Amino acid sequence: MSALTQSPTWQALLQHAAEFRVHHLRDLFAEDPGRAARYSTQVAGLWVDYSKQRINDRTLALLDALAVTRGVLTRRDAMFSGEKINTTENRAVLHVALRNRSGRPIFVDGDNVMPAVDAVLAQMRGFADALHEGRWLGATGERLTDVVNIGIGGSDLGPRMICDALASHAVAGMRAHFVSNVAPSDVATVLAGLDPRRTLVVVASKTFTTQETLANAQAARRWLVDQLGDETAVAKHFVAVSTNAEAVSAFGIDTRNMFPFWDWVGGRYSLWSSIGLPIALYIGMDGFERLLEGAHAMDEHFRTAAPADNLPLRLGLMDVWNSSFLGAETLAILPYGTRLHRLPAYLQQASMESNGKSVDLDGARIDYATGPVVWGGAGTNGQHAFYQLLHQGTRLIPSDFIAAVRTHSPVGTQQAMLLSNLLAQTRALMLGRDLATVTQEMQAAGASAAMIAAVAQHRVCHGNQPSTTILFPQMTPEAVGALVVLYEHRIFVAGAIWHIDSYDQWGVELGKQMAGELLPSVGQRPPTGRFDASTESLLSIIHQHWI
Ligand code: G6Q
Repeated sequence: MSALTQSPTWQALLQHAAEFRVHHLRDLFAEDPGRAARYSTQVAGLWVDYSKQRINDRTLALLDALAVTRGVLTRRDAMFSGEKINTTENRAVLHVALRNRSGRPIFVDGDNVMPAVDAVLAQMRGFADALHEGRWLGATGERLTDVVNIGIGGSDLGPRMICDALASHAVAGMRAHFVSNVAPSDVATVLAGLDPRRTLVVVASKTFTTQETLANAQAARRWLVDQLGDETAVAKHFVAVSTNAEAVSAFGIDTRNMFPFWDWVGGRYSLWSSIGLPIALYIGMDGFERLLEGAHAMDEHFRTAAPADNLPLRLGLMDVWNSSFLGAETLAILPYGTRLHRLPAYLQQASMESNGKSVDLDGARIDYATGPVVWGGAGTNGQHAFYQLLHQGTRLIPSDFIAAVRTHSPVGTQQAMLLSNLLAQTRALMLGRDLATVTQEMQAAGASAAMIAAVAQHRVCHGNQPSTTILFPQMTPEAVGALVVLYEHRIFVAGAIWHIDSYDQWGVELGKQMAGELLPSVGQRPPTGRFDASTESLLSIIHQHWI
């Protein structure tokens, strides 16, 4: 057994979890009228109600004790002060510096990184303003109105999710498009709808070596040059976001048109850096800075709030409770409204790449459950699809319900319907519907005894499914910034308890390496005998059908 699972606090939590199994959320609410008030809070413009989690005061006390014994807040302070807490890559983890609006210096290796951060923000503002004011024009003298971000993973998911979320804040006439997948239809479909004279391509890659991004960027470059018949047009229509100036230059983009960032920004935490350029081009630099303000407000809360009031700490500890003690294998992200429909995919990467680990910081195999499978989809659509399993399946599935109260698109009574559905689902998942209630309802509807005997059990919903509800007044840049950072720090807290490096991604690297090894064999020649039997057989099928 590991030191963590042997520790008295861990053991106490295991015992508490075993005892807790008899409690139903329905009873916890009935027995404790103060529960909702006690287990909800408002931080940085977000109202968060976690009273429908399977917790009581003892659970929280034990989790707080676990946080103390695991040194979570010490590790938090180490992150904020630029220590190299990403030990397997020997890097600082400083996405918090990207939205540090306090004027406080932050040092890495003795250098204050804030002047460089501010300089890149100024560079982004200069470019975004020039584009919006028509001072930066395309090669044919037209204004650039369509921004195509070419990037993948951390260089795609954040800007894509935020641009969708903040579409109501778009600068008039600006449109944002995203190409990520190396599947040829991705780049072809996006470019097919665009006028090259009005298109700006942002090639976004931290390393500038990612196979998919470089292939798609080359395709976009060929498209632009072919359409405009002018090789020099690239200078006006292509910019790069990267940490690798040499590779950007080798690709043919002038490094004066490159927006840098730094190795202490992890890909999945990079939307606050120049990787956010498409956001600034789409909603304006003022909007982007409002996003940073919201993020900073949550950073400051996490950095300074007392443990009992510290929301990311609390929610991160409850994530540990659900995964490691109650046995939940997944976390469902359920935004209500289509603006946040990409949030589940964004958080899937943020959480699963960070906390999908099975070796601890000391290099030892882990003997406890770490990060959950994160998934989800927008409500109310999901209610007509996968929610059935949440209500009546055999698995414990914690979920987060998220919504803006007011809409930017007032149409009929839809917003009221949206919110009533959200509330109904959190209630239904918590309360369920027992056999006695089902029987009474069927009797009242005139069902026969035989019918009730045959069907009633099937109508029972067990309830007791935990959920957290996050509400905010409106989909503003500040609210979205605070929301994303709430999750970032939750993930940090859980990772600190689990004693893992939440900031490396060696599993992702393995796939990249193997794809590189396989590329020469796809469609080129008969199987080589270099790979396993299944891969060889699949290569042979591909070879047979390759044109
Ligand atoms: C993020 C991951 C990964 C990365 C992509 C793109 O934390 O490392 O999703 O962002 O593989 O990498 P590049 O930005 O280097 O192209």
